[in-house]
Amino acid sequence: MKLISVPSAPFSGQKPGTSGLRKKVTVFRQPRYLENFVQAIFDTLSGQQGKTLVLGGDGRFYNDVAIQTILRMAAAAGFGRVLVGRDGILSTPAASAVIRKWQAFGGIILSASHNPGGPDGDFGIKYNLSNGGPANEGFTDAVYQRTQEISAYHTVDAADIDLGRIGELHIGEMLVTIIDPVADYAELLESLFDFERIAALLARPDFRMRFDAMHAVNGPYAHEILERRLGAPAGTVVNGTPLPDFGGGHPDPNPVYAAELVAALADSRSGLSFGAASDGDGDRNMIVGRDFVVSPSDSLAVIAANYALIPGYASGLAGVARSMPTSCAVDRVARELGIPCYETPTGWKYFGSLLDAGKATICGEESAGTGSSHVREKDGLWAVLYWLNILAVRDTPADVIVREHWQRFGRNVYSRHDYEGIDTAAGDRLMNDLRARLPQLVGTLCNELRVAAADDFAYTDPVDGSLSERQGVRILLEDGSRVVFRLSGTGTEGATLRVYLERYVADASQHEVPTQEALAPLIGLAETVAQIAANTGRKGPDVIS
Ligand code: VG1
Ligand code: CO
Repeated sequence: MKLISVPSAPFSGQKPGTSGLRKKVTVFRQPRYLENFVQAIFDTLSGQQGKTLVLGGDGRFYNDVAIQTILRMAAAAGFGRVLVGRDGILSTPAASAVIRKWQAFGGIILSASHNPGGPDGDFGIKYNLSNGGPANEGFTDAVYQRTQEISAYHTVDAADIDLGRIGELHIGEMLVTIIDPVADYAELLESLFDFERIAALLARPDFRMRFDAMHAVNGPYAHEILERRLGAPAGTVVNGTPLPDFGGGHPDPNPVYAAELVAALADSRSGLSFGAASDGDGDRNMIVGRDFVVSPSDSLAVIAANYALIPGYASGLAGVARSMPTSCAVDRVARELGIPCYETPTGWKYFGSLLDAGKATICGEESAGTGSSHVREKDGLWAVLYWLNILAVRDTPADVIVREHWQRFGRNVYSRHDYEGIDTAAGDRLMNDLRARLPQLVGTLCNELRVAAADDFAYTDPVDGSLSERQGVRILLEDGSRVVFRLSGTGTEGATLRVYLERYVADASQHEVPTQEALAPLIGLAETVAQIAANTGRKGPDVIS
């Protein structure tokens, strides 16, 4: 096999964000752009010779082209074998499961997750380590450094290979094993949950579920697991055929982009009792009861509180972890269970060391991500099966489960307001002004709420001691409420400001107050403190979740 070194030169801005490198497809399609980044990953690794790489993506536009390029480059980098999903498909949690099961050296996942796809949409790439989890900041910083000094990439002279059939092929010396993208993952989930009991629930005439795969990668996974293995009626999975452009939509399971599912559950004529959805790469989830959207932070708390009902977790949780902006609902559960609760920066990569060290069993983020030690990524279908297992055992509707949870623990009323695609300079200015004013804010009365503390969140990993700074501005009020501000690290156009609002309400008679109403004083405070309208020119958020 002929090795080819192609001269190249650095592109600016190949800096991975919250979850890998995400850019417009038009950026990725520039000659040498993808190749440079992949070469930078391979140059940062050491000891990959003869080892196994896992490769797959969420099937979005450009997935097929990128996979072939990476296969050739993996051969040039000396990998001994690549495990690739059929048609180049692997959901993010499935890729993590495959890396772990086959003890691979690492994996490359092609996805821009919930971002839209298509020729004018987004593309993304990230590297996962041998534990199955996203590489940490130290690694991604090194990859970025490398992209800034790259002078060539290495590939081999080989034609595209047919990834449509399970089997084995060679590219030069390197073995390519094309695997069923669903099998290993489905087997893992089956080992954690009571499939018999869930199947019995799904067979009941008075229980009807809908799973919206949003034309994204989880379609085949949901068909196999929900309809085939668990026997849910055909048609339970909707939008189950993955499309390269996700049917033109945002494959983001929230009340705005999955409005159809929410509306169906709110309409008693639909006969539906439970709804769920997942995102582009299958790692996020949405849980919907009858006329009731479960907030992701509440979902995490309910999942932790009900661990004893789930076969894979009944022996106990070592601890739980949540990202800083995620509501403190799970903290209350941890306190009652007498287990530690860790608070990490946003992004799943920060949970990896806690999971590896056995410090946490269940983790979650307010952005609709929940998962556990079974893989090192958040896992959309895992969360759905966990909920189904709870419903099957408790024989109680989802909304009642959440309301009972609030009665027991109190309610952490929570919402996130997103201002998408604002001017980058305006976003930076807003955050910098805020940071500069933090010390003055403490002790002052703001919108009739007294500021108890204000800081920029910094995190020291309790396992490896690494420090991550500037992870979000927090304003903590004397009554225990908080407002958090941060800029998104996954967008590809301008900046996205996220404002996270949380207020604890113990009094059960106040639990049904609509969320935005209950949070109105905090929404006002956020505006006063950050001058969002003046800084961004926006009257209100684009997405409220
Ligand atoms: C967002 C979420 C974060 C999540 C990340 C990746 O990041 O807020 O919680 O881990 O997306 O999820 P940001 O930086 O835009 O706030 V996914 O499903 O896009 O891989
Ligand atoms: Co995702």
